[in-house]
Amino acid sequence: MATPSGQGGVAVVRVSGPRALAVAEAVAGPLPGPREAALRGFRDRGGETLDHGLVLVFPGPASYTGEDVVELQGHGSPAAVAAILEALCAAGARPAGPGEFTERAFLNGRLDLTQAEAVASLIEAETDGARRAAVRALTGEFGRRVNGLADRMMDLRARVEAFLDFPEDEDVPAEAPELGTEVRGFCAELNEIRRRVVAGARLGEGMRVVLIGPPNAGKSSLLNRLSGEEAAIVSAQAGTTRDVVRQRAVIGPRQAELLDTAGLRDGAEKDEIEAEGARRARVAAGQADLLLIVVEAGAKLDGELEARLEAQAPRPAVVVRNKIDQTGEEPGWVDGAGSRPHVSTAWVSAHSGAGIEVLRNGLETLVAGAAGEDAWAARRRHVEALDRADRDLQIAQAAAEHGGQEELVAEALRRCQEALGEITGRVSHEALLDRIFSGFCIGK
Ligand SMILES: Nc1nc2c(ncn2[C@@H]2O[C@H](COP(=O)(O)OP(=O)(O)OP(=O)(O)O)[C@@H](O)[C@H]2O)c(=O)[nH]1
Ligand SMILES: [Mg+2]
Repeated sequence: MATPSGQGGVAVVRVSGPRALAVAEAVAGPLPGPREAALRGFRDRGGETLDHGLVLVFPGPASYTGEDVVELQGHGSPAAVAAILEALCAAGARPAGPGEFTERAFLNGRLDLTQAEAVASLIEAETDGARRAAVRALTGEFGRRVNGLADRMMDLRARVEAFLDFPEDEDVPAEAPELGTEVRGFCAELNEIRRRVVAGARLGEGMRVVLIGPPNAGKSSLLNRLSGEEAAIVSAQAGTTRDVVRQRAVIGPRQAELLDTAGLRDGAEKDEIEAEGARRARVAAGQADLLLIVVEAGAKLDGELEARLEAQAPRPAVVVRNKIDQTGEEPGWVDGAGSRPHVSTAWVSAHSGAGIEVLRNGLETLVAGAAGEDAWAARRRHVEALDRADRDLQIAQAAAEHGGQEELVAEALRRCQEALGEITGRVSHEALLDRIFSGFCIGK
């Protein structure tokens, strides 16, 4: 079943495999020509009509899976779909496992692994940024760049190994190949790929926006404003928030997780609970992709908050001056500049809502800037493989610069190439494929 279960206008059931045509014909009758639609009655073995709908035939190898594929488009009724599935199984089909269509597409060479995973990322995409990164990876650009780099490494390895193994051969140059420049080129290319992959992996994970500041500054009020829900308790009593309160929100192109924290009293917590709350706030602040320091308008930032702003660089931070309804200041936003390009300032009132829209727009710009317009939808395993490739490439580079260590360079390049091969699926293990495709929804 290719469409979600439940009631809907249309439900699509797909059959793929060497016997797909015969199985579909048993249920839908004579099939139309390739990629043409025909209206048919769907019948069970006893000849009872289960539903009416369209039939489409995609002969292999030019189909999604690379095999013969037939699509039955019936009414979006759970009962009709169940009956059609049963009739197809009676005719010789079996239910598909999660991601099995895409796995077959990969095994039949229709997609590389990065594209197969981009299909899952596209289905999961909840924001525009995530959608764009998935579409970019789906074109195969990510996989081509990785394979291209691996191919160049293989070429260089071949030349190095020829020099080492067949020094007498007249086709092999007598001089050791000059490795430094080429390996440096590989490093630059790997860095560029890694940057785009890390940006994409972040898109999928969502970004962590942490609110910290002195007690009573209005952090919880601001979290409620930004998320549009009364997620955190607000009170005039200082020290209201003790635990970290998490709330999901969409900021511009990205998923975000907003974290509200206990107020920081510059190290002078009153009791054990408050001290633990402050400790948790500091841990959260240290992991912030975007830090919001909330203070009362007109108040000075204490030493700890100033230090946190510095530590946040180059990741962005915003000093939110709250409660402007009390000071009479205007709502506004000023971008970071001068010695602190990463620190913007906003003037708001969480109470009246003044400046909240301006703050939200400012945050969207910061988030979009951090999202990377050229990101590829990527998974943690891609980042891990690139990290391994990077470590080996560092070894290759050190050996290449040193000179006379051709053997070491060739071996490091081999490992690097293998790590890259895991990304696109040139090197694949059954366990890895299982893990990747079991994360898909059934029917894709
Ligand atoms: N006048 C005014 N009051 C505000 C504003 N924002 C919050 N308050 C009030 O300030 C008090 C503290 O607000 P909270 O949101 O609980 O502050 P907090 O920073 O989460 O405080 P702790 O959790 O104790 O650290 C409450 O009485 C709020 O109603 C504002 O923009 N203007
Ligand atoms: Mg609070």
